[in-house]
Amino acid sequence: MNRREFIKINVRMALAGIALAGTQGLPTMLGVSTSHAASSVNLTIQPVLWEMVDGIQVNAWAFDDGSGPRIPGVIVNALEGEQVTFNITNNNSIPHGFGLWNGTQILPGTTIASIQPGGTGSVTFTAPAAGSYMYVDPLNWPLHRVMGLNGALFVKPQNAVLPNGNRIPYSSPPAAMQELFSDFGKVSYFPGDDWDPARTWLWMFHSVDPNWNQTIQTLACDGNAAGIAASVASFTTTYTPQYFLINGRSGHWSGHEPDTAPYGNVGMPALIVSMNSGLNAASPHIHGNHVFELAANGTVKDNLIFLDTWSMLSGDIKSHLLPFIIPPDTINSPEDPAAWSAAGGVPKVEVASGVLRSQFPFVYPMHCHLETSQTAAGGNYPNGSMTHWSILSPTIGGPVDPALIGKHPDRRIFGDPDPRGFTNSVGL
Ligand SMILES: [Cu+2]
Repeated sequence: MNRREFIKINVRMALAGIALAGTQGLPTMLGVSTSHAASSVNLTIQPVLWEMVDGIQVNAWAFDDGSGPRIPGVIVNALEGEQVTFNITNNNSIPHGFGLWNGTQILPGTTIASIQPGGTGSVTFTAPAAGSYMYVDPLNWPLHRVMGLNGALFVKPQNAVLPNGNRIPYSSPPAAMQELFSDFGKVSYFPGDDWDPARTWLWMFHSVDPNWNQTIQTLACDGNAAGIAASVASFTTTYTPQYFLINGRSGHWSGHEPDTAPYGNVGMPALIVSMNSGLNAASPHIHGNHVFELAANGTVKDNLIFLDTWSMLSGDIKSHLLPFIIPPDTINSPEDPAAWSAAGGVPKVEVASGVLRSQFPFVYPMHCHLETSQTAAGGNYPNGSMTHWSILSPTIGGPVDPALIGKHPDRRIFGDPDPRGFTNSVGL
């Protein structure tokens, strides 16, 4: 597969005299799969051209961790209580800032008030309580964030083991959450393994209005910071998004990418962290399994609602646990691990007279139910805010066979050969 070059440094800005730290003109792959372990993170704020799913390039601002500009920025991992330093260099032509957002506020002590063009600012703070945070440029809130200056910080607990040895993502989890995480791999409803911190996925929802981004970028190129500040009110009230994205991509670009589409076997529970860095709301709906709502905007939940749709208002940060149980709609043994295994573990479906095919991978969609995104730029499918999750094999529990990751029959319509060797043009 040809890797797409989603994002590149804005050459117009480069010609305008902005220092580019040796990466001038280099196009870069956009993704969130790489991550930094804190405690010191160097990021450069960079004007970029960002390619949308229909080939249109829009103006945006991005954090560059040295591997190229990304929207959202690279995922940063930290341990609760450790010292974390962010060094932010400003390669744009207006002042920028920095801070850590928990869903309701910028946390005191995490901010850099102003970084002048060409300058660098630093902040060192103690990693807050275990959970999920968005690092942002909070200036002209939320305009700089919506222009692309956002990324995720995951804080993990120092001691994350329950009495029965199972792992859990919070330091002082309420009783119901302790019971849920203790049950993984221990009761028949949750066969397989306990939760593994490595099984954490980010869904950063975002939206783009190319016209407003162009207007703001034109003001930035002129160094007109006052003009941008004066635009915030109309920006937030007249912004008309045309593109809806997850982790910086839409539709078939986010549909099966392993850093966006959770995968595993039955019995490999996964943590999904949803954030909304955009301006409009999102309403994720997941098929196949329901999820448990663990936390919302800094509050860890005691009442773990089991749901399949949740709302993501602008700026929201929520965490959900996707249990990876046997989906109730399988043709063999709904919610019954013993019968699943007894059936040979390989449910088959007849695709032509006498031709049986394995049903695996089981692939379920996750898409946004809000009408604005479902009707944008060609509609929810294939251009909007959507991805999938998949059960790769009939095995219960890990490990995952790496040969199966990201291999889905419908990927071939975008140029890949079918991973299972099928030559018919209409896949399952
Ligand atoms: Cu749906």
